[in-house]
Order: sequence, then structure tokens, then C-alpha cells
Amino acid sequence: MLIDDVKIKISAGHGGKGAVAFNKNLKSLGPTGGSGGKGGSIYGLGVSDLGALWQFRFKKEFFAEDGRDGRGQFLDGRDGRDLILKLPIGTVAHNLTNGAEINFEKIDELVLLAKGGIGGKGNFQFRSSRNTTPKQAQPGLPGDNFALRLELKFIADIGFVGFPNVGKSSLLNKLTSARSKVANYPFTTLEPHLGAYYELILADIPGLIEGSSSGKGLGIKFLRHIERTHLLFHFISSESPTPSKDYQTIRQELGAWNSALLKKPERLFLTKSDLATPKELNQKLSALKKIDPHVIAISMNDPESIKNVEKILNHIKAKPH
Ligand SMILES: Nc1nc2c(ncn2[C@@H]2O[C@H](COP(=O)(O)OP(=O)(O)OP(=O)(O)O)[C@@H](O)[C@H]2O)c(=O)[nH]1
Ligand SMILES: [Mg+2]
Repeated sequence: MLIDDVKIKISAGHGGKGAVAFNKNLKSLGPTGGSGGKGGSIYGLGVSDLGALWQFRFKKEFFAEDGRDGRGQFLDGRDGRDLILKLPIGTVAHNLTNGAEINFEKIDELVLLAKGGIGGKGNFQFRSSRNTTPKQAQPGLPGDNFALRLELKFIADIGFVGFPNVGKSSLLNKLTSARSKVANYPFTTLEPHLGAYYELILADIPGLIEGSSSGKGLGIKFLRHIERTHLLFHFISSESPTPSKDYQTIRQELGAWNSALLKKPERLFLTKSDLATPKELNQKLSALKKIDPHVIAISMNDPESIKNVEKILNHIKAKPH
């Protein structure tokens, strides 16, 4: 199971206290209280492992170490150790406490999430010509603590959408080295899958049905994974008696999630063309041409049609958005 939406709490370390201490040596009286160490901060680190949010499945609270207190004899407290949380690229960290949003888009990118509190000054820092025996020291300050929602949105170029069982995963597997499960029943794909066609990342997502937006089937929450794509590939099976209606149904579900999905450029494909007679195929293609004049028929059993899909991808690859 892919974890793609979790809430956690993070608390950076508290700064250590400054010390009040004096030299015990009678020849050199004076303040010797060291300062407290800084509290550890919490950082997010972009990683390629899309399953990295799994670490938050049970553990929900994360703390960085507190700074140590200062001591006498000029001993400053040690800084608290920082904590680094690995987050898959494509993660949006929504800070539920202050409303900020941070996007993790690059591998190895380190971003501060919560800053550790500063340490208090010890009395040595308060010495002056007027006050050679200061008795004051500061407490350390608390670190930032926030509630975070970590939402994974795949970074893909093209999103595959359509009813279940129309051949989305079959095509992904054919075009890329992905191994998305394929079977002759609806809702085979339970989680989004990515595949790379050269530098283009294709995202195969679970099938949609009428009412997905109100929770039918697998629901629509996985549509978040194609929110950032540049383009949608919309697949309609030639087994369907009503291809144009299928198209509208899927569009309605997409719009219910986020109307921005409806503004993305899309390409239509009439799949499983080997299962329709040439006459039926022509009828269905002409119906769909009213929606996308470039619609093409494809079949896993027709290598020429797969080449046509590759041509489209090569064209997209050559003209990045
Ligand atoms: N005859 C024929 N069968 C196909 C073709 N493409 C896919 N299939 C079969 O159709 C069934 C569904 O294919 P999938 O690729 O799993 O379909 P999907 O759209 O990913 O389905 P979900 O994951 O349930 O949304 C499988 O049994 C495939 O072998 C095709 O071009 N021709
Ligand atoms: Mg599938």
C-alpha cells in the first residue's frame, strides 16, 4: 500500500539553558557560566523512493534533540542533533500550523522544516567593565513545532485516465519497463504506477467510474497524482457501446476532483481495437473525432498502433512544455 497522505507533528529541539557560575580560583574571580547549545532543527530531504512516506504510517511525532545546558568553567552546551526526514520527491508539505507549503521536487534537496531554539547565554557572556560578577543567564528558547500534512503528488508528464479494464496498465507496460499489474477485471490497478518512456514519466492510475468522486469504486483521491502532469492520455475501450458517453463520465469525475484537470491538453485513444469489427471501430472513431480529431485506435496485438503511440510520445518529448 502506497502511503500518499499523512499528518505528522514535528518539534525541533529546545535551546539549552545558559549557566551562572564563577571561577573558584580566588586569584581570578569572574563569571564562567557557558551558554546553552542550539536545539536541533528538522529538515526534509528529497529522495527518489516513492514509498518513503511509509515511515509515517505508525510513527506520527518527530523530535529533534534539545540543546544541552551550559556549565561552569566556560563549558558551552552541545548543540542538539538535527533530524532529517526523507520525503519522496513530489511531496507537498503543508504546514497546518502556519499555512506554508513546501514542495519537494529535487533528489537530495534539503529544506528546513522546523528550526531549533537558540541556546541561552551563560553569565560569562554578560560580563562587562561595570558588572564583573553578573548573576544573570538566559533560558534556551523552544524550537518550532508544527503539524504537517505530507501529500505525495507524483511528478509525471503524462497521466493515463479512463474506465477500469480499458488497457491503461497494458500500454504502460508495453511502452516502459514498468510492471503494472494487468488482469481482465475492473480495478486491477489499486495504486498509481509510474513508468519512464525515455525522459517522459507516464503515470498509470486506477480506473474511474461514474460516482468515483462520491466514493464509488476506488474513489478519486489518487487523482492528486496527475494534478501536476502536463498532459492526459484518455483511454476508451472499443468494447464500450457508448464511447462518447464514457468520455463525458470520466471528464465529470476529473472535474469533480479539480477543474484544472479539465484544462490540461489531452489525447484520446480507442483501445482494444482488435475486439471490434472494422465497421464498429469506424463508427466509434468518428464519434470520438468530434471530441479529439486526432483520436487513434490502438491494440496491444497491433504493433503498428503501438508505434503510433510512440510517435506521439516522441513528438511530445521533442517539444517539452
Ligand atoms: N484483446 C485485447 N485485450 C487487451 C488489450 N489491452 C488490454 N487488454 C486486456 O484487458 C484487460 C485489462 O487490461 P489492463 O491493462 O489491466 O486495464 P486497466 O485499464 O489498467 O484496468 P484497471 O487497472 O482495472 O483500471 C487485461 O486482460 C488485458 O490483457 C488489447 O489491446 N486487446
Ligand atoms: Mg490498470
